[in-house]
Amino acid sequence: MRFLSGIQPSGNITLGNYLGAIKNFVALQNEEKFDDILVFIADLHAITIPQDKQELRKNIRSLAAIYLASGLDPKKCHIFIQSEVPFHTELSWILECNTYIGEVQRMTQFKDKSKKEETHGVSTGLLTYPILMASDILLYDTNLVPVGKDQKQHLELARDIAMRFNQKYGDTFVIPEPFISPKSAKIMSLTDPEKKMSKSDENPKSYISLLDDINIAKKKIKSAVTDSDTKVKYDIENKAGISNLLTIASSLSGDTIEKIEKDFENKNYQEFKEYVANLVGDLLADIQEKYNKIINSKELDEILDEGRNYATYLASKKINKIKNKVGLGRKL
Ligand code: AQP
Repeated sequence: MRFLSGIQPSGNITLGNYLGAIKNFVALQNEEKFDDILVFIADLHAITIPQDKQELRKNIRSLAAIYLASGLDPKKCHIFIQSEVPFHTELSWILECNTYIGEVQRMTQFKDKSKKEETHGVSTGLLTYPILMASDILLYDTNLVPVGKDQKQHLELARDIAMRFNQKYGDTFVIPEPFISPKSAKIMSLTDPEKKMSKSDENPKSYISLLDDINIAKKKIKSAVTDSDTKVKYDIENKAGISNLLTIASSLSGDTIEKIEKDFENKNYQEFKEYVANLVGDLLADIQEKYNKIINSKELDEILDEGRNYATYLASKKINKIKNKVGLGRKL
């Protein structure tokens, strides 16, 4: 059984990316049912919106080091850079020719991101992004894809594309299942708790970057937008900010939300925020210590080389089968 997932190096990796995705990768890598694990750096996805060349390079390496610093074990999983395996884009073209325009146009993320990009111009890549994501997944006969809730719609599209392809050309793709941890499925912005925490948000106070200075990160939590009430209570409708901090606290401490609510029954928001800030500070301190050891190491390159070689081996076999099914080129 194989699981695969990836993150875009489109900015500083956030606490949302960690709790919604990376933490789950780390937990799943220890489950016996998985005999193969692929985690990649989705740099081709990142260029769907304009990126500074130097920043992108830096973010690619940085994300690889964050994976390791967060606990991904290169003995258990293969870590690679998406653009170093050319078969992702090759399959993407084949799948584009088997996907309807309406299917990608109705994706919520496309609608949201294209609104933001209107002033620069919206790239075609932003529209076809979910098809490249389907290729990432289907190329490796992936069984399970751990993602945050925001990616559920894209995963459903990947399943639809796979089922349609299988029907048209005969059994080719494994139909992937999403894995969404209910606890931390969606971490919200600290400045606008109605909005998702995103690494590309223009306001750095809205997110915690895993590489933030620890005191700055704690300050961000302490100044997170809450409400004028005083009760530490999970109520997503009326207390979105406090509910978000409770979700973060519960995911980081391992305690249930109910227990944390009880612990803070007779305490004020300031005391609660102090507690959450310390939990976040401890996480960042741990990740940053490991990150600093690995970021400039030769070992990091060796891990990425191994990942690229392994992914290339799997993907090259699969792409030949797919091309044969479609009737492309000469029979291999
Ligand atoms: N706020 C979040 N809460 C929980 N999970 C989240 N994820 C992202 N934000 C949150 C999960 O992180 C993984 C990587 O996401 P991605 O980089 O591929 O794309 P994204 O979902 O668009 O993430 P961002 O941070 O919002 O990036 P930008 O700002 O570049 O668009 C996914 O599994 C995602 O669900």
